[in-house]
Amino acid sequence: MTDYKNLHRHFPADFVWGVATSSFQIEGAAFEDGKGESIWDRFCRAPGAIADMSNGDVACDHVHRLESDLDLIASLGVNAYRFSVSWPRVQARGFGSWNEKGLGFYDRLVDGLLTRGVQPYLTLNHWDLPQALQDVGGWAARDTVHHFVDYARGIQKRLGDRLAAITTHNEPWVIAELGHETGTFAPGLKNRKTAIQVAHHLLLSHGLSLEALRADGCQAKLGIVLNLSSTMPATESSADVAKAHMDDAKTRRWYTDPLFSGNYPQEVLSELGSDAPIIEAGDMGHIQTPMDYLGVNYYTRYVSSAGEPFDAKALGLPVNDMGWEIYPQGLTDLLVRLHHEYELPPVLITENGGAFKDLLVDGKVHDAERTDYIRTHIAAAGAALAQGVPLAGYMAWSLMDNFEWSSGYTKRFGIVHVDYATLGRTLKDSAIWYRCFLADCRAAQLGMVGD
Ligand code: IFM
Repeated sequence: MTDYKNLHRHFPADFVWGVATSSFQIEGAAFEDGKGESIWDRFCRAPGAIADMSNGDVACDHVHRLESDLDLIASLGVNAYRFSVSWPRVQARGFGSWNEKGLGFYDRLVDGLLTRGVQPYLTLNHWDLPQALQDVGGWAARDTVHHFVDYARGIQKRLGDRLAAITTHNEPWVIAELGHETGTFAPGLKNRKTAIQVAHHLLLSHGLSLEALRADGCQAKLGIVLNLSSTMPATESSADVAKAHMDDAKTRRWYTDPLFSGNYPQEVLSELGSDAPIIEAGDMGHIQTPMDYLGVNYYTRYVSSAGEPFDAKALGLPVNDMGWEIYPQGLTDLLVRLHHEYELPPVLITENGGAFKDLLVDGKVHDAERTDYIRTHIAAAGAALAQGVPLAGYMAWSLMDNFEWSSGYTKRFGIVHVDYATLGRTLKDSAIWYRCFLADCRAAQLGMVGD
């Protein structure tokens, strides 16, 4: 049984502990100081796109509250903060001139973290592509790959000497699938062939950026962040097992195989037929450029059924406010599986957390379910570490409640509550638990916790 009281003992002293956010979800200041329009600024205006018809114009007003938010981050006792750069804030059109005011904001963010003893983990693309690039084809156009490499080089040149890590893309599956096949996310396209080409261009731009940044002398560690589930069949029937194999190949191995083995899964290519991506000579070699770390975002398992879709809620299994099953064992299973299949670099859990219906009463949020979620998933991460997975860090999603994409502000993932009327921040019980847990970790390192 997991010893939650001594949970900190499962992790080494140099483990990375953090909280994560992304630019569009928290920054606001959507049209200030020379920032260009992003595809999410545009998509939010499409009728019916966002559940509460909201947008990111103000979001958590992070741009105007930078200093107090930095204090908030530091107060948790984390040693890392994962954030993303809004590409159109620093380069309004995604190419050409740079916006000094936008760059200045990230300068202050990075310096403010370092002053407070928190390592900056920067993501270049957490989905808010400049609309001007979408207007000329977006990620479906090969030119965007080269614009992205230029953007990566510009950010490295300006901030790279002060960053712990640069992640190229956050969750390419989401960009390709939800943005270009189901159309539920920006830019709202619905075409499988386009989605597959987008996925290839994202991976290619990742690999080419790593090569370019290293050639430029980048000192920050370089990697990508994938959203991964542990996929398992609903039953042992051969139909469910076959479905699980294909689901896993399409959602996970479509990304991990090229990154670590230089090939797309053959069974998926065969199924795609004429929708398979256009791959130019040399592309797969670039994609396979070795990474310094792999970021894994884990929220739930995926149960494959050849018949009726698996419905965790209907089966009485625990789910969060998104309807996602709460299944910590899946995190251990996923990490161990990756470890057995590939020669992994250090792995960081770059997102993990849950949306729950929170109530702010008398200045407190008793979010016992979220606390339990985070605690049991940290324990699951510890179990993977014990089985030899080269796990190097854990970051809770999210620092604070924010704009949850097509759900708008209706879902709260933060360990800090945001009152959207006043924009006030309040630590939830989960944040207080995380702070205490991290204090235990530090005390153990200093030999201050006895057996
Ligand atoms: O809010 C998102 C985040 O932007 C990417 N990963 C999943 C989170 C929860 O849906």
